[in-house]
Amino acid sequence: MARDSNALMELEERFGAHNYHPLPVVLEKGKGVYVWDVEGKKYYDFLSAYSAVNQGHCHPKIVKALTSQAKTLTLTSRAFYNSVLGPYEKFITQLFGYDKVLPMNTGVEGGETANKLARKWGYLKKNIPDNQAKIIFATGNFWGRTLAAVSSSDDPISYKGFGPFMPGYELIAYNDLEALESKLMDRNVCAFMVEPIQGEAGVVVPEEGYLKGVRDLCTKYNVLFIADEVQTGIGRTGKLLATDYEDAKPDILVLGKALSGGVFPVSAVLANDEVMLCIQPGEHGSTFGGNPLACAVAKASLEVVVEEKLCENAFELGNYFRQQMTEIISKTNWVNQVRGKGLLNAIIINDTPDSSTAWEICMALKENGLLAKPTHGNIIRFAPPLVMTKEQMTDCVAIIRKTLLEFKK
Ligand code: IF1
Repeated sequence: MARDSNALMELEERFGAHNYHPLPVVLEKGKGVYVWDVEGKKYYDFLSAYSAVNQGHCHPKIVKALTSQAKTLTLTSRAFYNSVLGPYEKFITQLFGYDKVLPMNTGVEGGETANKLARKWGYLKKNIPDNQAKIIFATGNFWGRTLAAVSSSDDPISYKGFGPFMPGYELIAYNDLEALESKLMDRNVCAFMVEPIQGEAGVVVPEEGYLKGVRDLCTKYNVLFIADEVQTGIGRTGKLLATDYEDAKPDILVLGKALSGGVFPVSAVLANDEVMLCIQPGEHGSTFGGNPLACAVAKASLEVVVEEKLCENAFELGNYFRQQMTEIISKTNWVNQVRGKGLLNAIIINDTPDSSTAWEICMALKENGLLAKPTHGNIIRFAPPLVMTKEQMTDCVAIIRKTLLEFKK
């Protein structure tokens, strides 16, 4: 039987590009908080496809919306109206409290859209001279793999060898309001784009008050606050949005990942008319954005979050999880910190950043029936689906405890 996974991994190695280094497990089935490999071994999924599967794998309501819409109408392009887009747009704008939504597909397209909107607004409303608009980002940011996204990155793995880069992007330290203020004084700045908690950087939680401070500074200097909630949004951090913790409502909100419950790529950019109407017909779009299938899936995915109270569940289970981790940390030398909000958490491994300890711990967790992925700097992210029960979480904590207490290098 073991040959099955090996053969499948060999196929990927032989015929697929080598742009990933996956944990050696080949998954073929998922349901709720569980996934199964091709040998039939069952695991708790503690990655949730990088927070795309907040609603759990193959959620029946989302799959039903998918299959039923798939049999009716999947794609019209935006050359015509379709019967699902309008009702979805009404639903999502009311849920998040914005005048309008611009539907896209992947998260990075959402970020690109937000950047284009901000530049256009800068020229039309802030009278920035042609081609002079600047967008500020924080160090450690991650918003995808396109040339624009890697142009704002300070991680050589993301940008090295891919230049020349997009002009008009500048970096300041994350979690530093003074640095932000000194940049925002520049009249040519149209936007500051930031993750409320930095995911790829290793689940970096800013100080309390940072997001509110960002909101206030952006208002003071007439700069748009773009929140990249592609990973933190839709219940992941224990609120519908991570910016809700500080009532720091962004001018432009970017959503993706869990907007489809992990079924396929669906992203969205939300803003009020003052910003959104800066883009006119023909100036932006995509073949698939706003397709009926995506609209049906996204509406169902958001309904599940509300109906099943997933934000509240993530909030409570997250508190329990961090409290349990703190207790485990006091008994092991392998971990020196747990951080996060809701069910977006990470433990920091007590070893040099370039050692393979986090990877080896993830391998041991896998043996014990729990899948998590190390991120660089010897950090392990823990982000299970938000549909987890307290009993399941207790079980997971026991697996993590046992793994860490028994771990030897
Ligand atoms: C990969 C990490 C997660 C994101 C934020 C936009 C996007 C992402 C805050 C783009 C994407 C990904 C993509 C995935 C790995 C991953 C990731 F490990 F890099 F840090 F989630 F935590 N904004 N995140 O986190 O969304 O275009 O991919 O739909 O390998 O690139 P996308």
